[in-house]
Amino acid sequence: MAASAPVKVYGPAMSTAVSRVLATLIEKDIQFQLVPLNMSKGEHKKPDFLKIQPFGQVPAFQDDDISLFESRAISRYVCEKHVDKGNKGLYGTNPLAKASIDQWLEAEGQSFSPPSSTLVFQLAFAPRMKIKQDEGLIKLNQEKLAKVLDVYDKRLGETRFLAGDEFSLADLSHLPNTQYLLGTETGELFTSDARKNVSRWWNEISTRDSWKKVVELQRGA
Ligand SMILES: N[C@@H](CCC(=O)N[C@@H](CS)C(=O)NCC(=O)O)C(=O)O
Repeated sequence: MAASAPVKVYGPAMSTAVSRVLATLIEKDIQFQLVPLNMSKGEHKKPDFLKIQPFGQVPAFQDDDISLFESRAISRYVCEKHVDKGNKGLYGTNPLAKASIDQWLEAEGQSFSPPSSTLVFQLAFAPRMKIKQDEGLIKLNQEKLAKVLDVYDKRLGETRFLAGDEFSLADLSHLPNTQYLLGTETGELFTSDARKNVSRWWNEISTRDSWKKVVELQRGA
């Protein structure tokens, strides 16, 4: 049987949503081609790109003749399609394990991502883009994020990873935003002794080979 062509991921590795998909593909040992797009030139708003990502955002994903958008949906698809490749338990192996992973993926998308994405923009991207930071917004979102991390700290005192004792898509999904925040004043929320379980968890998930490879791709970008 002929080897299938690598899947395509559109968008720069430095995008948090793109890097979520890259980490999943590397965990699952799936060959991919990164099509970086020049976002400063608005390539993600061009008609051809809008055909595969109608909101004009990255990532977009192509696997032969199918295309998908939304990083968490793409990651689930990759895991379901390639159950027997790479990290086989990444999206669980039974209905309850999957539901638990989905539960924490939802927590990431609905509770963790809103304040952490605002902070990533304000603390990591705004200075690079010479945009003035909004101190009030930073403080408000640090408070919101601290409350979410208090819940995580309790959970991670009971289980090694968010969805149980195995690393899963739920943990992986937190890597992109947290990586950016670690280099900022907000990093302390993840590393201080006040949240020892979150700190242990972050050390464990961020030193996985898959994530180290994504960080290398981001540095090379
Ligand atoms: N929920 C989407 C978010 C996608 C998203 O916000 N992408 C950002 C980069 S991380 C983007 O394309 N920003 C440019 C824009 O919105 O014009 C996903 O997870 O794929």
